[in-house]
Amino acid sequence: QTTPAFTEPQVLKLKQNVRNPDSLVANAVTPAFDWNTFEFAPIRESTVSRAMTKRYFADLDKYAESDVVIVGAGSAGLSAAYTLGKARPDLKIAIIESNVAVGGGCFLGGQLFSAMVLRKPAHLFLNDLGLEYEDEGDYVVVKHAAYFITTLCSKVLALPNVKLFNATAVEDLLTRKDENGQIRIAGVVTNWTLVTMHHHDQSCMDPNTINANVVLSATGHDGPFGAFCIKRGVEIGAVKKMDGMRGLDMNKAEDAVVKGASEIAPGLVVAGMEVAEHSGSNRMGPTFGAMALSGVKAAEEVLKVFDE
Ligand code: AHZ
Repeated sequence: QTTPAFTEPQVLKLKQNVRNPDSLVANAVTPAFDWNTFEFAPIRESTVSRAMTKRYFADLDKYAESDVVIVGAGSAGLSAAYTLGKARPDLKIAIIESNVAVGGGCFLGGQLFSAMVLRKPAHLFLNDLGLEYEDEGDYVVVKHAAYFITTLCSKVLALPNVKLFNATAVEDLLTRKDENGQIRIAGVVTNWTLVTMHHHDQSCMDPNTINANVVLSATGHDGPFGAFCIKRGVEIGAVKKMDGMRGLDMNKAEDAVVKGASEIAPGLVVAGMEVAEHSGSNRMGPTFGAMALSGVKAAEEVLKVFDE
């Protein structure tokens, strides 16, 4: 429900609260409040706790069996979530992000600069999102990377079939063996990120799990958290090898990352810089077209798994 519903007594109270009651146009705009008489609607503290926890636990219950789990809510993961969630409202999609905030490396365009560069034809994805940009010929510039990632995230979160579990880390993968003895990725093992960070100084804190038909991993390049699913996939023998990201070459890197967004082990699809770690392609540095479009390609690869 986006427009607040008011009961009759609430309407009377609201009229006392505003300087000009006639400005209350169908609850659609924030009126000019009279700050002297202003009061919020009453609430009890436990109501707030229950409002949050009952929804969170209902979501944990609902998404314990997901169609798709997306690991990492950076530019590639969220682009994939948007494409997939919009194309298939019938699929249950859980996004697991280890950080509190979404966006990964995408709150700045590169170094500490704001503007974000995307090479064409990635501007078509921006058109789909309704984002404005400056057209510079072969590339476009969004005035702030945060404008891109927050718009993208808001569109993803508005989809009814998507749930973001943030501050939650993927610690391991669920696996099954098929009749040929091949390992299939069958979901993820999760924990609160703050717990994941303290396994070395606290006694065992067992994780939680999500079963899924496909895991789409977009955890970025190698680092303390990055390239997680590939690294774990290699350790458990599900992924053959991790070639490691090569040096920076924008032209080569972006094409390679988009083309390499694919199912690299049964049930595991990769997008974004995790592709470069897998296939040993170059990095592109601060240009984000391949993050958006590898997300789009990875979403298509996920759909192929459902068509099989
Ligand atoms: O917090 C991570 C980030 O938000 C999250 N993540 C990583 N490991 C995780 C785990 N569980 C849950 N085990 C995890 N979440 O994944 C997100 C990755 O986002 P990112 O922005 O780092 O990666 P990306 O591939 O979407 O975008 C990369 C952007 C880069 S890096 C680069 C270069 O180095 O040259 N160039 C570009 C455009």
